[in-house]
Order: sequence, then structure tokens, then C-alpha cells
Amino acid sequence: MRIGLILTLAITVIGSAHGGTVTGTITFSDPPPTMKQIDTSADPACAAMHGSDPLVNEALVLGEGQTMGNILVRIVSGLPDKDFPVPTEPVVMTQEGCHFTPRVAAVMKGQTLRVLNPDGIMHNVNGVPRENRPFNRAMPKNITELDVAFDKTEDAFMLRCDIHPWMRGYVAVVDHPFFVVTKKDGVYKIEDLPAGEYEIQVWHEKLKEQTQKITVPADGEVKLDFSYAMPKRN
Ligand SMILES: [Cu+2]
Repeated sequence: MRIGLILTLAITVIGSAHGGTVTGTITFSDPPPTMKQIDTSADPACAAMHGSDPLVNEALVLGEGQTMGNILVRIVSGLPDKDFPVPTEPVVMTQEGCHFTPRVAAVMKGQTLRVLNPDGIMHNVNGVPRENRPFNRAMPKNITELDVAFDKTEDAFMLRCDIHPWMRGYVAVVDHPFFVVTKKDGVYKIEDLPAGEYEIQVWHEKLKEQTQKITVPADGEVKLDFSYAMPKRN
């Protein structure tokens, strides 16, 4: 009986160490624009990879119910001022099929961003950060992997491939682990937050950012949805 009691107590303590959760869905509220097909004919190798299913502009990626993919969701203020452990696993983006996948990613400061080129053709990775050091590396077909890391936090900046001008990727550098990039289902979940008041921000490459205040209770879950609309033309 004694052992049973001790186990129960241990589980309770682990449970409370998990902290609070903030979760929600990001949707697009307007009729979606038709995204243009990309003309990849400048590189027949890219065109051949897509055949009858050509690439389209991925600046707006919607799921069922107009949920939005490629939204970076992160806590932007309220966290304790401390160093959070940096994952040893890299964040991986690939240039496979002549487009960046995922198109949007975030890494922690000091964490490796690994860009793969499995296409067997020439790409390059031209990163144009403002805070961190810019980088521009050729990815000939025999270089299938490029590792980069960043020593300053930075809002999302663009990655390009100059050989295929339609290729676009975005990378943000964060100094904590409380961020996520949505898949097509538009759902985000940020867990293990200490109880407290925060600002949470969503970012889209064209529709920019929205910030909201939230209060996260210990062990509780806060639900907060966001919605984007087409920008108003003046
Ligand atoms: Cu390329």
C-alpha cells in the first residue's frame, strides 16, 4: 500500500511541472485568392519533378475550413529571463522538388538549421538576415546538406535559391522553446508554460503579425484562435 501512495504523489508532481498550455487554430476569413501556378520551365529538371501537378505559389496555404499553414506562433513577452536548453536535434528544411519544405521554420539561438538538397541538381541557399550574418552557399548536386546556426534572435527572414527565383523559405531565431509553425490544419499548441501573463504572436509572410495578451494558469489550458483577412487596398 505504501508503494502505491508514493507513486501517486510522484505522478502529481510531474503533472504540475508541465505548466500551462495555449492552443488554438488560425483561419483565413475571406474568400481565398487563387494562387498562381509557378512557371518552372527555366529549369527543366524542376519542371520534370512536378509533371502534371505543377508547383503553385505557397505564400498562402489553406486546409479544410480555410485553416492556415506556415504560421509562426510564438511567445514574444512574459517569459522568465533565463537560458532555455537548446535542442541538439537540427531543424530540417529541404529544397526537394525545387521548393523549400517546410516553407517556414524557427530555430532556437544556437540550434542547427539543416537545409537538404536531395534533388541531384544545383540549388543554393541565400539567407538574408538583418541581425545575424548573411550566408550564401552553393548546393551543387554532390552537396546534399548545409548546416547553419545563428547567434542572435531575429524575426523571420527570407531564404532564397538564386537558381530558382520562385523558391522562398523563412526562418526565425528564438531564444526559448515556446514556438511552433502550423501545418495546413492551422492548429497550434504551446505547452509547458509557467503560469503567468504573456504576449503571443502569430506571423504570416505576407499578412504580417498579430499579437494578443494571454494569462496562462498553472496546469490549465487557454484557447485562443486567430484569423487573418485579405489586406485592405487603399
Ligand atoms: Cu533551387
